[in-house]
Amino acid sequence: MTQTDFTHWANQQQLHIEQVLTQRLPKAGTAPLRLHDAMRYAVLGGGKRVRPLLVYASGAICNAQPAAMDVAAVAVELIHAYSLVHDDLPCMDNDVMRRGKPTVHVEYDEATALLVGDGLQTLAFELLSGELGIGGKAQLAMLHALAQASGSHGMVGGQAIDLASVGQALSLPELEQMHIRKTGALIRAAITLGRLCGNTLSDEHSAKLDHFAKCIGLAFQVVDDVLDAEASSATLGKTAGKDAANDKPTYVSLMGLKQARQLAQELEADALASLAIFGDKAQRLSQLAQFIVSRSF
Ligand code: GRG
Repeated sequence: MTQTDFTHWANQQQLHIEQVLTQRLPKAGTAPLRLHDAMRYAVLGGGKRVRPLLVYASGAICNAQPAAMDVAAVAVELIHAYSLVHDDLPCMDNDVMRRGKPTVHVEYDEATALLVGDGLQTLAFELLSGELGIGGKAQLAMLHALAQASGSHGMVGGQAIDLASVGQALSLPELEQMHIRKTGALIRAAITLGRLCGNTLSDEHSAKLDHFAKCIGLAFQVVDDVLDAEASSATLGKTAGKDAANDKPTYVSLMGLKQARQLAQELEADALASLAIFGDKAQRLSQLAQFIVSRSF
């Protein structure tokens, strides 16, 4: 399949997820108005939607149920959007721009931004625990995977390590442990959720898919560090160079730009190798991995 074909597929899926998110978020004009307006502001009309794309691409390898994948994709994106809203707060990264527009606490206020995060997180689990049309065991596994990836052993734990690492000299393994949790866990969960919406895979196939997920989750963060060091705020849609300015350790600060780019490519190669077992069914996952590593935003 060609690059054009992938771009077309990704654009179609992005339009689709935008529609599903619009439907599943609290309606505009419903009370409490300001909170619901801010929740929609935080989620709609921006972002690459990488995690939903990973849900669909992962589901494609096991003939997953489209309706269940929609809910899984929404749930993961809501958790991601909540993390961005909280991450931008003055008590965390204190950022004023996100996805090319003012952050939620700037556009609304800090208390609203806090509640937006809380509301998005709980909505994710409300939706995922509703009727999905798949077996109860698979649905419970999805809830468990998303909760674990989001919590103190996953994304929130990674964020705690990140906050504690300001001004500290982390080793590469320590940096990796932080990012496996902070960014990698949710990306890995997106792939797990897509898989759980479809036919059960063998242990061998599941392990290969999970290895792919771990590699690509880490590669995503390595590339994020490279882009943050290289790009301008206009290209990124958020404040560039912030980690270095805040004296936070990054792959670029620890290894240098060239080595960090090299690491991302090695992780991509490792990820792609583990997809071989799936043949053509993993075409979209493979293309997404290449997009994640070669992206410029
Ligand atoms: C505050 C609970 C809490 C968690 C924060 C994931 C995270 C933990 C913070 C996000 C801050 C950040 C910029 C992390 C670096 C990598 C990352 C997840 C970037 C944003 O993801 P993209 O590029 O964003 O997928 P879009 O806007 O495209 O969805």
